[in-house]
Amino acid sequence: LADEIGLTPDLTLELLPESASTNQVAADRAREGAPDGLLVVADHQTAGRGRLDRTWETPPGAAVTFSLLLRPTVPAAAWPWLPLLTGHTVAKALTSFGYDAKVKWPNDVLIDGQKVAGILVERIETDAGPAAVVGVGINVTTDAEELPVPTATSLALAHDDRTPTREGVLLGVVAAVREGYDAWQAGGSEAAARLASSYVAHCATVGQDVRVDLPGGTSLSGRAVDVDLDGRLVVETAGGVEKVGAGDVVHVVP
Ligand code: BT5
Repeated sequence: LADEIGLTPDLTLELLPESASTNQVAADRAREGAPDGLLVVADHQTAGRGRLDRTWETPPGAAVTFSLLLRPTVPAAAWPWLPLLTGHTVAKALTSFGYDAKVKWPNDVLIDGQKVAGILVERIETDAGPAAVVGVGINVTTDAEELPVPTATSLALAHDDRTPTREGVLLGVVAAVREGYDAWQAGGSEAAARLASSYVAHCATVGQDVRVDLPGGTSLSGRAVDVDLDGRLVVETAGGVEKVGAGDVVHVVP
């Protein structure tokens, strides 16, 4: 596996049998000066992190868990797109394996409305400038009893007859994320606009009635109608149009 990933010239691999959190390892390496393209992969993660101090739980041997260290050169204003770009490319990679994968804004990857992958992008300040750690966890062979929450699913539960291997998923998803990132970073405003329209076209949230739980503890409800060029979700509420930069979306099923 290390050899296969090593074939991609712009990645260096740190493969760990076990890690508390690959995002933590990648952040530590970033502070130690590791370059763009360090890929930290753990066979098993014991204290996976979600957003807002939540946890990401996966049983041993069942998931793909990695963090990619990036040192983006795009302007700071474009950084909020990184989580959306990652969700979009992970969903596209899973689609290439035959799954009908969609992104719930900003970056939960869903199959049949259930969460199959979670993404945590963290900005790290380092002596060499700001870095981004892009963490991805994918439930691959997880059984129904092993899923931590009823809203979760795994690739095996979605199609038990043709589940790809964890190695295949890792290689396909890492390649898709790296390619998507490189094209976005190199392509300037044209690539940014292309990403925004492609994201909107594949986002399960746009067009839905939603409730958005905001970080401060309040929430708003309405119809999600778009994602703007800053990556914010545009929601038509009874009181007018709101643009949301961060929050947890619940798709409201009428
Ligand atoms: C996420 O947070 O979904 C981000 C998950 C990122 C995990 C990767 S694994 C590699 C890297 N290293 C890390 O330490 N983290 C990253 P959030 O949107 O806050 O969702 C967290 C919520 O998802 C939890 O509160 C649970 O409700 C649910 N959840 C936990 N484990 C899950 C799983 N395996 N599958 C589906 N849902 C899960």
